[in-house]
Amino acid sequence: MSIVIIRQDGKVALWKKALQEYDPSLEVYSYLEPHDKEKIKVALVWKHPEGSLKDYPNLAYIASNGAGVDFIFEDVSAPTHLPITRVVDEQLAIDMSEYVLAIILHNLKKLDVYKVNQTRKTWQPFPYKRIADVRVGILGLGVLGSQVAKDLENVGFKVQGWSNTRKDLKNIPSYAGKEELSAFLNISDILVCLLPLTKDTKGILNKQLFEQLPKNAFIINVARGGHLVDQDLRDAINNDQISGASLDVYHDEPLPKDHFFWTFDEIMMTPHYASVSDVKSVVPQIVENYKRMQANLPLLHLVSKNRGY
Ligand code: NDP
Ligand code: OXD
Repeated sequence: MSIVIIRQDGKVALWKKALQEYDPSLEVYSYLEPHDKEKIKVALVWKHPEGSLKDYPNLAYIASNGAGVDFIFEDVSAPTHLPITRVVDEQLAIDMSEYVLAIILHNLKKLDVYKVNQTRKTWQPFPYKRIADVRVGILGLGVLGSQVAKDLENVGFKVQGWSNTRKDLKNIPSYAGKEELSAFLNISDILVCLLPLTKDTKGILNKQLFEQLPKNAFIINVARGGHLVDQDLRDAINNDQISGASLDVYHDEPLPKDHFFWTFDEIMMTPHYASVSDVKSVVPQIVENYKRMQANLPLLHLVSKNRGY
């Protein structure tokens, strides 16, 4: 029995070493080194090359090496009839929360404008916004979204969340389902997207959604590029419906050099780094699931095939 790690971002060796240090009895292979495909029981994957999962005849389950699993469902040749697990990790949620807070404060205090003005030697103070006056809406109140919501509420923002099912979080009004989306959007000065990418959420950040936000709302997309209709964001900024956006995720990553985001003043970009699976923190749950599989116990953090997340 063994594990294969399939990811193309140069981090296979890091994960392999960490898994074997944590449990020296594990047999772990990079998908690029010689290995007996018949012996592989688990594929630990992150944006694997399309088609690379289909040749393992004895896989017991697929483990996403991240919180999202959209890239697994997008590979039509992947054996998605098998169980799929994902990362659910406290550190990942904390990192996401710190990132979103940093972006929001940066925006409220117009720090990017001052940075540009510094390069021009321009001395020009602007009015600023206060935390207590800002309403933040979180699309997706799951593991990450609820951490972000609680932390933002703790520092004084008015926070509300939207999800499939209603939540019970202290001081955080919960809106559920399509019928309540509009009411939620109407009171979100800053909108943070932390939804999984599924057939229901693809393209959700579009013209129609932007029009339901308060004028000059600000968008933060830290979920997936596929949630956003890029042209609709450009139009909404150009017609002052949306004041700007901070994006961490894109349809194509790395973002192609000729994409308009790169040179659009009102869009701030980071390279899909809002919250990155921490090896030390995540390895124990990967090993725990492997042992559970060997012992015929239920796996942790299973993805629902019906819901797609
Ligand atoms: P969860 O599955 O824990 O949470 C998803 C939330 O979205 C749930 O609250 C769920 O509702 C809600 N939801 C899903 N579909 C719908 C829908 N159609 N309508 C309304 N609500 C919906 O996911 P995580 O919080 O762990 O992660 C969220 C996403 O963040 C990941 O899928 C990934 O794409 C992204 N991510 C980005 C990172 C980055 O660095 N940029 C890092 C890590 C993750 P309910 O609770 O009712 O089921
Ligand atoms: C994830 C991510 O899904 O990093 O974990 O985006």
